[in-house]
Amino acid sequence: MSAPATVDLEELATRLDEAQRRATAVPQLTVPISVDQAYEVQARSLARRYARGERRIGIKMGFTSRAKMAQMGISDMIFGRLTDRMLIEPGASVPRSRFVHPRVEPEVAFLLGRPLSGHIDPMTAQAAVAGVAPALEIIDSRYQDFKFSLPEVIADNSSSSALVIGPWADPAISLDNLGLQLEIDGVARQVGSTAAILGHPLFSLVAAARLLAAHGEQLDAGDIVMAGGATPAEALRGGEFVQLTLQKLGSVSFYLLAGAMRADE
Ligand code: OOG
Ligand code: MG
Repeated sequence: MSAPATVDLEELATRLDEAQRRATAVPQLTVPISVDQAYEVQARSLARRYARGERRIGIKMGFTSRAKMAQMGISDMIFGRLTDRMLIEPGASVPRSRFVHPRVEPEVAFLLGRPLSGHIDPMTAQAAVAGVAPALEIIDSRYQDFKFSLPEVIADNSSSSALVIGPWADPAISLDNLGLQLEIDGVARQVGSTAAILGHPLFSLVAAARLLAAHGEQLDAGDIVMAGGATPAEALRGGEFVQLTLQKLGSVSFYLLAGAMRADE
């Protein structure tokens, strides 16, 4: 009998990190890995980014809305790590060449004034929030055709790629049911509500603290937490102006510069 295949987690981390750096797609994994192994790959690939001088700025949550779960066929919440290299200034132009096959989704961002860790209640989470903002996340799976299993997307830093944060607003503004509209070139493409995010985006913050603790991490004061897409993500080609307007919180936008299409599209 042949020995079971052992998975080289460091090799996977390196492969996914390189795919991200070069904006080139890689095939899905040939050997299945567990969720715990996937978070280990994610941590190792982020360690490579930190070693290159990138700084951790927070956490993103994924699959916190039914719309996102249905779009990708995955129904477990996940998290990914955010670094300063992923931050795009509001209104800035971003080259298409940075991405494999970018998609954009409307989100809400939290800014933490205090650390949060483990099992906390929504009131504790609320008390730690120093600001809330409309935010756009650009996700970009490093897997060919944007197809992956749950462990595969976790290993790929939950498709984290870039984010644009709008003006920080008063944390006392209730996020339970704020209307939102995602426009591309002035045309409404997704309309929804922050209620789509676990009923209330604060629950995403509660879940982030719990999930991170299960993987030996915590949320720190100064961290940004992206609550997760409120609607399905919209694919971008390049050459589009993207804007999110969120009731009470205002707007945030960016421009994706046109660029040559990539070989896998
Ligand atoms: C995974 C990331 C999911 C969200 O907001 O739900 C996510 C993906 O869809 O590629 O960012
Ligand atoms: Mg997202």
